[in-house]
Formats: sequence, C-alpha cells, structure tokens
Amino acid sequence: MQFPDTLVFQGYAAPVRAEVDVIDLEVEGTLPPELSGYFLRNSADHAYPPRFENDIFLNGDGMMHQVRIAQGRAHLRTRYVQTEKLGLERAAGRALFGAYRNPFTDDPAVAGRDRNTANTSVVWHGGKLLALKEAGRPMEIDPVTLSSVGVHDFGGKLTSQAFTAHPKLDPVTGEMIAFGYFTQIVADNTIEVYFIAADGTLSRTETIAAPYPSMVHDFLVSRHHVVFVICPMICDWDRVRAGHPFFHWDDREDTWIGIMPRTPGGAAQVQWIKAPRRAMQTHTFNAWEQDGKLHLDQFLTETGWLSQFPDLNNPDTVEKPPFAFRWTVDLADLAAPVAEHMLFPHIGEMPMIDLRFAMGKTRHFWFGTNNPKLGPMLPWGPKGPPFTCLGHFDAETGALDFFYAGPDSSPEEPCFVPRAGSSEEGDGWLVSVVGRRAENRTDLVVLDARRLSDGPVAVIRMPVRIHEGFHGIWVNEAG
Ligand code: V55
Ligand code: FE
Repeated sequence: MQFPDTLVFQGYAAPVRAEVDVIDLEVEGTLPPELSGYFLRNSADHAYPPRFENDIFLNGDGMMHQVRIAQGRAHLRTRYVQTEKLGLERAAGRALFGAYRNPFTDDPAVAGRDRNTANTSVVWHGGKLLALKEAGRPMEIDPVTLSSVGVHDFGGKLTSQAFTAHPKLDPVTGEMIAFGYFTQIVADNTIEVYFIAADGTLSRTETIAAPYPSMVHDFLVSRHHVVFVICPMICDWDRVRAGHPFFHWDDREDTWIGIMPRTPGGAAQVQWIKAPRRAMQTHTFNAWEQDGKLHLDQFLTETGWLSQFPDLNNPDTVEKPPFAFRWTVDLADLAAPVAEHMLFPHIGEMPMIDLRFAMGKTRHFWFGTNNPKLGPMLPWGPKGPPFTCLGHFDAETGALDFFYAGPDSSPEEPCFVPRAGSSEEGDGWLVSVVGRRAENRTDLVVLDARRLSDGPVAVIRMPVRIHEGFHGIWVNEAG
C-alpha cells in the first residue's frame, strides 16, 4: 500500500499513523509548577491510503494527542479513535469508506455502517471526554489512556447521527449547548439544538429549519440566545450522489443569521435575518449581550473556505483569508441592518478566548496568524498557508501582539490555560502545538498569554512528529 503523491498525503502533512508514548519529553525553559493537567486535541490522520487519490484532509481518521504536564514534567501519548470505520478497515487491511461524507462511494461491504472519523475536536463535559466530528456521533475517550469507550448517544436521547465539533460550555450554568445538522446523514436544512445539563444529561432538543442545506461548522451562544450564521457553503444531495465534492460555494445565495432564545420552546421563536453581506463564518470567538444588543465575534472570509471545495460559479477563485468581525444585532429591532465592525486589522483563524468568560463581553482574543514583518510565509499545505505566528488582541487597549514561532515553524490553534488560583480574565498561559517542519518534528510551546512577544516560558520538545491537528482543550488534573 502507498499514499498518493498529493499535498494532503506528503511532506509535513503525511499521515503519521504511529500511536506513541514518550515518557519525559525534553523541556527547554521551565514549566510553571502550577501547570498541572492534560492538553488534549484531535487530528485527522489517514490510517489507510484513500479509495480516491483526490481525498481531502478533512477525511482522515481521528487521532487523539495528549500532552500530560505535571510537576514540571511532560509526557506524550497519541492514540487513534477506535471508530467502527477504523475497525472495519483494519480488518480488511485497506480503505473501505470512500469520499468525505459520501456513502455512495463506499465499498458495498460496508453499506450502512458508521462512517464517523471522529477527527475534529474534543470536549470535556459531565465527567466525559468526547471526540467530535460534525458528521458523526460523539465518541467517548478515556482522558488518561486515550482508549475508546464507544459511541456516546446520551443514553439513547441523541437520535441524530451528527453532533457538532464546536459545542459551547456555559461557565455559569455548566450546561453544554450543541447542535447537529444533516442529522440522518443526508443533506437537509434541519438543525437540532441540544441542551445538555452540567451532569451530562441531554435534557432538551429543539429543532429549527435553516434557509438551505449547508456546512454549519461552528455557532454562537450568548447568555440568552443560540445563533447560527448560515453561509452558502452548500451541499446538494444530487451532486453528492453524482460524485461531486460534498460542499460547493454558491455566491448566488445570501448569508443568514438565525437567532433562537435559549428558553424552552425557543425553536418556535427563531428569527432569521440577513447578514450584512455574504460571508463564510470559519470559527467563532464568542457571543454576548449588552444594553439590548447582541454581539457576534467571529472570523469571516468573503469566499469559500478550507481549500477543498469548489466555487460553483467562479471556478478560478482563490480563497481569501479570514478577518475577525463583530456583527451587532439590535434585539429590539431585528429589521434594522446588522452593524459590522472589524475587531482588529489583521488576518487570523482558530480563535480562542478565556472560556471562563464565554457568553459575556471579553477583553482578550487569541488566534493563529501570519505576520510577514516578523518572518517569511511557509510553503502552502493542504489547508493553505500554515500559520507562522500566534496573535493576541487586547480589546481594552487596542494593542496587537505576536509570537513568531521561527523559520520553518508553524503554530496551530492556541489553547488558553488559566493560572491556578487566579480569576482575572487572560491571566494564564497560551499553549500551542508548533510544527518544526525542517526537522519533521513537533513541539508544544507555553507562552504567557498576555505577553506573546516575550516568547515561550517553556518549549516541550517531542522527538517525533504528531499530525497537524484541529481543535484542543486543557483539562485540569482534577477534571
Ligand atoms: C472542518 C473540519 C472538518 C469538517 C468540516 O475545519 C469542517 C473545519 C476535520 O473535519 O468535517
Ligand atoms: Fe473547527
């Protein structure tokens, strides 16, 4: 067997496939003694060469990465998520499932079996660690051993086959708010919204109808509202059946904002309003209300996203990078135009806040980015240009600050870890995986979250490469 010679499968993006344990990683500098817990994240790491050479990076098998930090020491563990898909393919010794989210391209031997790759993110809620993919149900993972416990359907209360990779945790109530779209795998415009109590009980499902069937990768939750930004990254099931890419960008459609109250029966009160312009929401920072206004802080691009899906009407379009915008809705007058304001004049993606302050106004914004003033751009990978920097925006002072990771180095999504014992917003560390591309190796850097340009307080050096990932979290020692 051999992987295709494409950007998705070669060089720094090549599948890693090894499940490793490295006890006592090298540490440059000093790990803060109070930093005690687990950095956990998910990645897409194809276990087998794909059935189709043009397969996309979003279709890799979920591989969990764990860096355990305690008493100044750090240890690495990586394990595949043991999905039904991986089990069937390992038994066969080859890929059986075909194109991204397209069951028509599978080997008939696996018709009707679970296609979930569980490859996008992780959440810790109700005492459970869940590996998430928006096209499948949660997979429960043991946070210490990373072994797979199995599909988690909330005791049968989750009837959907799909659960977002971007649920939101309410720091006040402890609730998890999540959603599913294309809930029975086939593209439709139904979105189910799930309210999961602090103890992990799925206590309520609300069902709404979006303007059209599209990728709903992320969403926003404020103290009182659930908000969807529906963007014309569209899925047409007839095109899927005909073997076309699962999504396409269609600039004939508008972008819509759906606002639903969090209260029981909220679905009946959902209101859809037109966004200020056509845009693709990539990921969200946060949503919050103040003085009758609802603020939506998010990254938006004017084009499609992820470099894997075609622009239907303009096939030669080059996708544009996202910028951070605040959309402000007047809750007393939904017919009034939605105001738009750029949060900071710098490209970025992979937003992060101090999640203890989610659903309220926040001061600190972190993100992955590039800054050609600090160092050269890196060669394009399958997702476009890799980040070279992490950014911090202080909304109180307006200051922007950057960590430049060095030549051939690519930081990934930053994760904020509060300083134990401190409740001040932004007081803590920013932890990020950094690819050392020239060395085919990976590091984890620990930065003072409010002093990025000071450089890392510690660099944890891995003797191996772990695959580029998507989203991660920090789980304290005590859970
Ligand atoms: C994204 C990732 C996915 C996916 C859809 O980063 C969107 C966005 C890793 O899988 O299936
Ligand atoms: Fe995401």
